[in-house]
Amino acid sequence: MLWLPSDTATEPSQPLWILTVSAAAIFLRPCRPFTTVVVMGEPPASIPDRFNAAAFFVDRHMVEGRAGRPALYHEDRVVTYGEIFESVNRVGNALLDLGVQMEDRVLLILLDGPEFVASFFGAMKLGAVPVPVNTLMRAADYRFLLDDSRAKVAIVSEPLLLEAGPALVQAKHLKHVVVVGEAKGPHLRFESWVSRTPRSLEAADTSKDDVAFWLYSSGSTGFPKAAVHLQHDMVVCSDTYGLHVLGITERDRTFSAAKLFFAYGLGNNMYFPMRVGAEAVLYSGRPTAEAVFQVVDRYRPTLFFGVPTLYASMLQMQDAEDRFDLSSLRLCVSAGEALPADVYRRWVNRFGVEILDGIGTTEILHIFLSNRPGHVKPGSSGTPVPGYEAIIVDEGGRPVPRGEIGNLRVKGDSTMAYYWNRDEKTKETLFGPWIQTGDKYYQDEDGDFWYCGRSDDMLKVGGIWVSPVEVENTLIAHEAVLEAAVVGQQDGEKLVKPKAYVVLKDPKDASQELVEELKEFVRNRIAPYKKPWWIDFVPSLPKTATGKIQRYRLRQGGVR
Ligand code: 3UK
Repeated sequence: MLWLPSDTATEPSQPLWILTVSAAAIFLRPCRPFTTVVVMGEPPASIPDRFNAAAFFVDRHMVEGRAGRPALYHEDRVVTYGEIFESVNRVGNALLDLGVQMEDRVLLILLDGPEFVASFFGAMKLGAVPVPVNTLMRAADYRFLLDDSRAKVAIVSEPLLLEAGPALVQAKHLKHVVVVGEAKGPHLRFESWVSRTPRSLEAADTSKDDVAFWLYSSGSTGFPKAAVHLQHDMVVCSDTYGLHVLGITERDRTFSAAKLFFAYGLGNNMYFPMRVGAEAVLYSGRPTAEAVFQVVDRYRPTLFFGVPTLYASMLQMQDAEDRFDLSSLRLCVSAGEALPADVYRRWVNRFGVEILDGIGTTEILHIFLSNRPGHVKPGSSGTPVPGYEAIIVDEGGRPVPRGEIGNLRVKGDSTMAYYWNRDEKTKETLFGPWIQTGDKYYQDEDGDFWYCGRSDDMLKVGGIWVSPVEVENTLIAHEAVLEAAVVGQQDGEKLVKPKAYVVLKDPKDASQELVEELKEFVRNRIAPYKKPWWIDFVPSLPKTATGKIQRYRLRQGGVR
């Protein structure tokens, strides 16, 4: 049984409906009302105590008459809301067959596609916890994620088996692997796995505060941390940013270049459109400028979501407006790192559609500070999204005077409950209902927020975290390298890329060939996007008395 909301204001006494899904039929009967009032400027909807997010984002469309409506476009396939409903139930039943229970984790190593949506909500519907993870990682990373999450089942896209394969064999708690594509050996093939199971499934009786899903976030040192999100979090993001800032309706069609495994993509291209019965274009390839223009031209989305690096590379294409039709777009969104004012202006001049820059985090789930349609202040992150409060505080947690730089703290109902198994990190990050994001900000006289950098050394490169420590440790593993320090440096577009300062064991080895060799070394050992864009050979690195590298001095160019 599940609670159903109404999109329009209802009299409190008016009955709403409980949906009972049985193998044979869907029955409707009156129940206690749950009202989601969608009025601009209103705080987020109140969510009933018993609440299952899969029932809300998937089953509700059956009762609201959208079974035959398109929900997803993927390659040449169109998937309706009715088909999503059925595939979610089939995955849920198939997971039950494998012995998956409430609160068990299910790791998703999946490319964007209908199977992602079915697996995510299928696990959630039975109260299990889907954990989508970055598909650009290496075997050692997957091994950590499998062991840290103690996932019993992993659902993996076939092309990703190449990297994830060894980790799946070694993982301590993993019992089953399901492959989307061709499966070998003991692995189950997704298509046959779900084809044998019933088409109906009752949603687990979860509360709005039950764990719903996890998302991993990287730090400057150590392993990634899982942000634990609750059943109500996706509703809060949809009803704040989705409805109030984007004004998304069922007439929209979304396309996100950021993949579904990122918190950013998950909202953009899955639960925002599924909140209102809109359509999403899923693209599983690499989001190069050319590919993204082609997808927009072919599928004609109304809302496009990218990262600054992508907007900058799309602007590099001289004849884009002659080759591609972008007239379907009513709004573009940028997040992940700050959008330079110049990129914004050039985009608006050429393509005539605004880019709304907004900041979100994995821990808060989606965007909480944003520019607004028709009110963009280029270079700024805008103002708090309705439903969120933001303050800037000093090191002691006291608010700083307007105009001064400090630490950003945010309050809102979509913030994670805690980091899984990371008590110290949780306590450093959460302050009652407030969360410290790790970003330095100031607020101008109009109340707009301006990003000033991170309080740790982490870099955002193309919207994805890069830890300088990880790149340094990789460089040090090269036989010619004695020491290395990595910092962010702006490229010609004012976007940050990793720069490495390297001390060689033998300074005479310094050459352009070695620069290229070291870049390749990092590309192959960790991940291509972590490669340093520039490498300077230096005689020594600036250090503190205790031997810690002073990256801030390198950022200021203080290398001798
Ligand atoms: C940085 C920004 C300046 C900032 C995200 C939209 O990026 C997202 O989540 P992550 O956990 O990273 C969070 C950190 O990234 N950042 C993000 N957006 C901006 N800095 N201007 C911006 N517009 O350091 C922040 O702390 O990967 C983005 C929606 C959901 C998200 N999770």
